[in-house]
Parts: sequence; structure tokens; C-alpha cells
Amino acid sequence: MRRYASVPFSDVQITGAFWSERLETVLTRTIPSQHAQLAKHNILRSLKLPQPVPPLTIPPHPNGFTTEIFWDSDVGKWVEAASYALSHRRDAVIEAQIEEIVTDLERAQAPDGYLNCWYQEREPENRWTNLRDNHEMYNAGHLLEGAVAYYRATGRDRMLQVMERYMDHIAATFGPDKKRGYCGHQEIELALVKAFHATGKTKFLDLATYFIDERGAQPHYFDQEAAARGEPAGKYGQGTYEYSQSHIPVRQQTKVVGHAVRAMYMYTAMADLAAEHGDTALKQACQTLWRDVTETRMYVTGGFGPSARNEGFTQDYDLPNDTAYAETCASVAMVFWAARMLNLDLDGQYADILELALYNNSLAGLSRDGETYFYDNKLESDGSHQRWEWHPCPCCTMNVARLVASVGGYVMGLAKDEIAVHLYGGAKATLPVAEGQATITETSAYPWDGAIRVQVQSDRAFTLSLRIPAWAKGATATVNGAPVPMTTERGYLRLHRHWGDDRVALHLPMTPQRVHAHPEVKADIGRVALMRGPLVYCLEAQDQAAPLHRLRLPRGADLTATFRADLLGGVAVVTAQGAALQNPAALYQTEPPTEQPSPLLALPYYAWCNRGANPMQVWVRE
Ligand code: FUB
Ligand code: ZN
Repeated sequence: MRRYASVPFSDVQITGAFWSERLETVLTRTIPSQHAQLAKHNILRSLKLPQPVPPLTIPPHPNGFTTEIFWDSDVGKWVEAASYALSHRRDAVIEAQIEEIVTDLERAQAPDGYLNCWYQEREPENRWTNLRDNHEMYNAGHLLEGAVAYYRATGRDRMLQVMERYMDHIAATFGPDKKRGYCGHQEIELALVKAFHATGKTKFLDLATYFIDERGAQPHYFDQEAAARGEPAGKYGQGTYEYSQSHIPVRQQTKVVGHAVRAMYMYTAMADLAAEHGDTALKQACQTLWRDVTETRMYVTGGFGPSARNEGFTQDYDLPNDTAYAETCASVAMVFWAARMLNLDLDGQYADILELALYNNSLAGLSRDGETYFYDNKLESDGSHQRWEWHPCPCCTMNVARLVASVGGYVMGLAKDEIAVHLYGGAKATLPVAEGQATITETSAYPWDGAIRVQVQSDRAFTLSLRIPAWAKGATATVNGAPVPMTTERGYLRLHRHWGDDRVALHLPMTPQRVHAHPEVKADIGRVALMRGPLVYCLEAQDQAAPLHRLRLPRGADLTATFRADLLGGVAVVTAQGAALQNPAALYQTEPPTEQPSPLLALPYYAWCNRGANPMQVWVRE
């Protein structure tokens, strides 16, 4: 298995305007405001194991479940995002806030290493009795990711030591010759792989491998655990273990099912472990699941999971627009998975979906000012869907923050004698390659413009692989001004030469394109979506001359892209001459309705609902 490694975001300098602006917003507004929200909503207080135990902040759901049970995960994710911020620039206030959290966790940790503020505060006698529902290892995983990120950013290992003790406790409790459990909400598996990478300690990798290998085995651990609680085995709120992708062993899974975030985190860990162990069965399972989700169960915006009922997948082609769940976390997790797939195989299909999920569904989850969010990302709204400042289940907030703060980590890939550029938009890195090094400086106004310049400075012979996105029809390239044949290998233009101080120019045409859905996607029949480059577009009612439901974009209408510096901080809009249905004489009549020309203005989907709530459509009547 040829392996690529992602270049860590801390080794990639983001220089382009698009991501620099978002990075700055996340560093200066999102991270501090999230800390304030964690404090305001008692989440930080919960780490102090207050006595007497305070009443619940989040009233339980009728099924008895409160999202307070996974507050530790929100803290872990915030520490991770904040640590990424520190990797960009140190900040005494943020560091003091993290240090206080670490001290709280250190104090809370039980002598045997166990650490879960919910259980320790409220039901210490019940720990490890309901892995199916209660997120203990999910919390542990996010805290571990936070600890790894903080260690990498600062070199301080106090939190990592706390988490290592906890992982040792977990490894002493679960395993082939112990309790054969694993978490109902996958997360810890990918976190353990990160801990292995950060420390080189194989015990972390072994535990991740055990969890993935054990999942779905019979007799089913969740049945046994339920019986031990005195509940009928197999009686499950969600009705099926597909919800947690534990219905069958992971290598046998061929359909993407259940809760979308759990699925994506699990596939991420599977791809990680396939790479670590050269496990072809695991890799094949990932490839099969990848095809399944991208061919039948993905929104055009790179969103996943249409249904609120299970926060996840339903049937093939079931992709409603106005009720789309498409949780921000699920598409953020798709970015994680796609990056791992790219490391297994340099194949542009993975980078294309990575980019789609990043620029569209994921980025839509964060407002322009960096302080309000979407949890579910609808593709059509009557105006009632709005961004919020906080949520009883704030998982998506820190997920989008950690993604943006580490976006540089998705830009390049590295093999022994190859550097691959997956994403454009302005970035610079000096990388070890071919037993020497190379500095890659990519300059562009991407995603607004497809003119890309890559300066290579090196004295080594290696392959520079430049991604040619599937949407870039008619792409051209030159090296030092001389045209090169556009022969691509699985979506990459692979330029092999002895490099000096050389200039590669890439032209990715950014003509606006119409996208049509498979006819089994009932919601999109007779409708069209617009894309330009990696961006999906939408209509917001406030930009149109007629109400959205009356508008139509005729098939032959010209599409024009214009950069509007005055709009939403600068975006390329797509305009066209559309048509609007006129008022008829009566409620019902035998004459067909008449239309008048009506200009349409579409803007990038990620930017919608930043000027107040208003109706929106991605799929427009054709
Ligand atoms: O259950 C923990 C997180 O909260 C999930 O990943 C999200 O879908 C939300 O339910
Ligand atoms: Zn979420």
C-alpha cells in the first residue's frame, strides 16, 4: 500500500485571503466566544464536580437522556480548537483557560484513572454500564484529541498524561480477554490513532484496533450489557444497531447506515488503521462505503444524513431539501475521512469530496462573524431556519472551529519522493522530500479565481502532483511558461523533474456550471443547482425580484460570474435571466400561468443567512 502523509497544518502557512480571513475570525472571535459560552452554560463548572450536585441545566428528553452526558466532549473539542489557535500564535489568555481546564480534569480523575465528569458527579456507581447510549468513550476520545493538540501546540503534556492514565484504565477494562465493549458513539478510535502518532506508543494503536475489530461481533456487547442492566436484550431506542454501525463487523459493512457523525468518525478510524496495518480488508470496506455514500446518499453540498430522527442516513437517494439534517459535524467528519482516504490512495475523487464538504456544508455551519452557527444545514428554507449563538447540543460549534483552525492540514500530502497539492487558495510550506527539501508556494485568489501559481524551490528530483478537480473542465498548465500535456492520473497532474527555482501555472476554468440530480432524488426533479469551482450556490430571497417559489432558471439562460467586493466581505455571485410566475386571474384557471423575466442572483451556499433569516433555495426550478 503506497502511503501518503498529510502535512500537519502547523507546517503550512496559509497566505490566501479566503482562508486567512476565516482563520482570523476563528482565532479572534470564535474560540474566545465559545469559551464564554462554555462558561455561561455551566459546562466548565461541571469539570469541578460541584457539591452538592446542581440541578440539570439541560432538561432530559422524554426518553430520559440529557446531552449534559457528553459535556466533557465539548470541553475536549474546545481545547483542541483552541490549541490549534495557539499553534498559529501563542495567547496567554487562552493558555490560562486551557490550564484551568487541565487542572480541573487532573483533580477530577479517579485514582484508577477513570475520568468522566458526568458519571463521577451524578452516578459513580454506574460507570461502564451503558456504552451503547452514554458516550463515555466518545467523551474520552474528544478529551484525548484535545490533549494531543495542546501537547503539539505547546509541548505541555499534563493533559496528555491525564488522558494516558485514562486510556490505560480503559485498556485495562476492555479488550479480548476483558469486557468486550466499545463505544456506541465512535470517536475514541481516531483519537487513539492521533495519540499513537503524537507519542509513538503502540498501546494507543492497539486499543483503537481492538475497538474497530470488536465492533459488531456476536454475541453483541450491547445486548449483554442491556441484560446486565435488567433490560430486554436488543430493545433499543433507535430500533437497530445500524444506528451505531455495530450491526455487523465493520469489514462486512457495505452500506452507509445510521447516525451520520458516528459513521464518518468510524470510517476515518478505519482508514487510519488500514494505513497503519496495511489492512487491505479494512481499506476495501472503506472504498465500498465511500462509493455507497457518494453515489447514493450525499447532498450536493457535501452534507450527510437527511433525517433528524436518527441524525443520519435513511434510504438511497432520500435527500430532501427543506428537512435536510446534514449536520455540520457529519460533513466536518467527512473532511477527516476523505483526508485519510487520500493518504491511502492519491485519487482526486477523495480530494474533490473533501473540498466539497469543506467549502459548502461545513463552512455554512459558521457565520461570517464567527459567533453563530447552524447545526442542520438545509438546502431550502422558508426563512424560519436561522443561525443560533448556542445549542443544548453544541457539538457542531467546536467541530467547525477546529476544522477551520487546522485547514492548512488538508492542503498538501507527502510521500518519500512526491508532494501532492490537494487544495488551492494560497499556502506555503517547506517539506522534506527525496532526501532533501522543497519549498512550495502556491498563490491564487481561489476559490474566486482559477489562476494558480505554484513556485517550487528545491534541488531535488521529485514528483509534484497537482490536483485537477473534476469540475475543472479544460484545465491547462505550464512549467516556466511552457505548456505541459494535461495527462492526469486519477485526478492529479503529476510533474516529475529535477526542480530548481521553477514556476508552474495552472488554469482551472471557473465557468458556472449547472448540476442535475439523479432522478431518484425526488426532491430535485425538474430542478437545477449551480456550482462555480468548488462552491455550491443558492438563491436568497432578499436578492431576488420575486419570491423564490415563483422563480425558474431556464435551461438555456446564460450564467455570469462577477466578483462583488461589496457583498458579504467579497464573494463571486452568479447571475442569470430567470423567469417569475405572474399572478393569475383566479385561484384556479384552465389557462397556464404566465411568466415575466426576472433577474436571479445566486451566492455561495456557505455565505447564506448572514444578513438575517430569509428564504433560501439551492435547487431552483428549471
Ligand atoms: O451524540 C454526540 C453528538 O451530538 C453527535 O455526534 C451529534 O450528532 C449530536 O447528537
Ligand atoms: Zn454536531
